[in-house]
Amino acid sequence: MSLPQAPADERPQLRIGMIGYSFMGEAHSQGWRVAPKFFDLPLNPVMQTIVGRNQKAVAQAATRLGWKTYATDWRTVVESDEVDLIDVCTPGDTHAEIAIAALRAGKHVLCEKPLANSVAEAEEMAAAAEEAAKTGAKAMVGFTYRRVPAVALAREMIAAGKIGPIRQVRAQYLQDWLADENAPLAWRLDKEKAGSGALGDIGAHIIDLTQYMTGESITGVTGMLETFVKERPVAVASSGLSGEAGTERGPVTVDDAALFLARFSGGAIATFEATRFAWGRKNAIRIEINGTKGSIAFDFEDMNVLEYYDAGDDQQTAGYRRIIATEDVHPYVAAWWPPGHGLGYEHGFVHQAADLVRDIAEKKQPLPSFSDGLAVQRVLAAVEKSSDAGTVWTDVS
Ligand code: SOE
Repeated sequence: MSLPQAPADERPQLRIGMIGYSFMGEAHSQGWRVAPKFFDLPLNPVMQTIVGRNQKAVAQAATRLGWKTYATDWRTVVESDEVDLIDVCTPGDTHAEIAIAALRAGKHVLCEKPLANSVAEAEEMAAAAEEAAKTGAKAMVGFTYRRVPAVALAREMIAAGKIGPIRQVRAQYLQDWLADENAPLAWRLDKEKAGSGALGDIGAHIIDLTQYMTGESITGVTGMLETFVKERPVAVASSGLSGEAGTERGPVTVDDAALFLARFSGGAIATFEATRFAWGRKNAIRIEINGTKGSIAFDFEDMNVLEYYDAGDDQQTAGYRRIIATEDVHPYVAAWWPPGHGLGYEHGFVHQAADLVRDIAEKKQPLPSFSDGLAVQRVLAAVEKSSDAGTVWTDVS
């Protein structure tokens, strides 16, 4: 007897064509795959086509990431009637060409950050977006960290006047994946491809974040860039952020670290630091904002937390409050897990499924086994028995 079929998703579709399939392509695929499962969206994103130049690799990526079809030339997808939105996940040197073509073909566009490799390109892209908007096409940049609940909460609190007018902003984006001088020369170290180094790759995030959180814009800067390691082994295969090192060496043509001072439109002064050389800091996006009435502080390495200091508190007991931004009153959280379960909670379930599938395939006993479950059960029973007996010592049988 066959069981009833689940009803078809009746929502109108938004068919996606994604260009690129490495780190960002994988991250965006996860976004498209999961968003309609958790959020009550009026359109259903459909993972229609993924594009990459290497036919074998893109075909494998399509299967692995869950795309219906694949292609090797982005132009065919930009022109396709089967796609409504183009998601640009390629290195910066191709953003402008792809995004502008897509907008001109009437597609919506999501483009990874930084938008472009130069202001001239970004201006062309912004003009194309403005033109396309007249016919209803939408364009957006992928500054994803804005959508971390604690960050969005900070913006809401600042807009509500919780810390008063802003005096100082302190922003750091610290990573260490290039601190080893033999880490390979990946495309992010090539000015032609990436536009700039730490400045555009991660500095762009803290520029966007601080402007977003404060609701103000940066009006002027004074900056300092440094390239510590001028030459590196060329990457032979891409994996993770930087790939595998070969024997040939090549020049690093971008900055390794970027520091700058800035002034915001509301008068606040700011310090910014972006580096991929801060040993021990893995993805530390640290933002501290001081206003006339208090401060807020955020660090992505503790991403579910926003710290808030209220200068109006009784000074004897005043201190930073650790707001765990995992309640359904916090931005985005209601669509996810029950209160307190935090972002990242789901990954344990993904790991569980992955381990179980592997163990089944390898004919191994998955853990924890039913015997492990039974052992827990015996402890539970002993606790009950002990309690019933007036809290007497009870051996676990
Ligand atoms: C590498 O520095 C990188 O992957 C950036 O390119 C991303 O934008 C950032 O989110 C994480 O680090």
